[in-house]
Amino acid sequence: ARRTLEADAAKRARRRLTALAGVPTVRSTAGTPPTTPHRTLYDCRHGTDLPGHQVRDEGEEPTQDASVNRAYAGLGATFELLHKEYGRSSIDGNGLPLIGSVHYDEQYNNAFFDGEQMVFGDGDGEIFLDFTVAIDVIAHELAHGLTQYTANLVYEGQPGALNESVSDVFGALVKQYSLGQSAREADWLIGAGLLAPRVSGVALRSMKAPGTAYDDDVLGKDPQPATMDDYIETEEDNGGVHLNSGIPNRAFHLLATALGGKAWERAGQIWFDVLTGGELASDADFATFARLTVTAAKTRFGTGDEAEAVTKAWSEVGVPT
Ligand code: ASN
Ligand code: ZN
Repeated sequence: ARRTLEADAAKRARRRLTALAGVPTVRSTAGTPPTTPHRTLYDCRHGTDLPGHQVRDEGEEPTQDASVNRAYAGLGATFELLHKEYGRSSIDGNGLPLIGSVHYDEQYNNAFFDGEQMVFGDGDGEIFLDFTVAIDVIAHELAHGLTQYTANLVYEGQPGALNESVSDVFGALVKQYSLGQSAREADWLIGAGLLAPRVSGVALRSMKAPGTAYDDDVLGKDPQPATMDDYIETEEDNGGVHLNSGIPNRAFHLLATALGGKAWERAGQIWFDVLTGGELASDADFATFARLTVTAAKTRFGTGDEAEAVTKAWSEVGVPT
């Protein structure tokens, strides 16, 4: 009997140790994704090693570096839209930490998502300014991560242009959400404020009027088509992914402004449902995506005006449903 008591005491002690080691805590949160972001920002100090030097982790005070603080805020706004409006915890649906690096390379005229993190250049000051100045560009890059974890649209041709367009859509939604703007109040520009003062233009792209964002001696004219009649067949830019994205971009703008109200509530919900719903193939073309948005509108909103408005928006840009 004595032996048994000792054995029980040892078992209890082991259980206490296990508890101290934090096992019950881990168990209690399993299956409950976090409701707040975990952002970590790095400074590349004009080099190209990623992620660079850590400068601000979640919950830490703002730094002296405005690029760091803008990226931190932009990642936070994107997390908030996904979580509060669509019930998704981060880009993987499971609280994936968000990593961003600023001051990448020297005079780097772009921003990108490398499969694991966001990267932002400072621009050369001649054509482009610091890419963190535009919250829609920050959200655009993060949305590439959302697409990677969901439909994983192939980055070429029509699925590539859809991949680009979905990033612009969520970029615009995060900007409108952070400003509290309705669809009809919004400018529907992507990257407003990113063009250097000497460039004749207003933004990188216009979802409302693709092809009109800039017209400049150095940059040339904004080459985006606004309808299928002007669809661009090219070998460049992975088959024109940043060009033909103008077509689905305008379809989204037409839908959101026709419905009115806040674009993320109905138009955005439909696009989110298609992107994350599991039906969208990674090699989907425009027409396949368009049909899925009509179905998603019916599933989500039933016999209201939404599905009809979706069909009309696609029809106006020449995509059949
Ligand atoms: N800024 C561009 C984008 O996110 C970079 C690229 O072409 N991948 O689309
Ligand atoms: Zn992109």
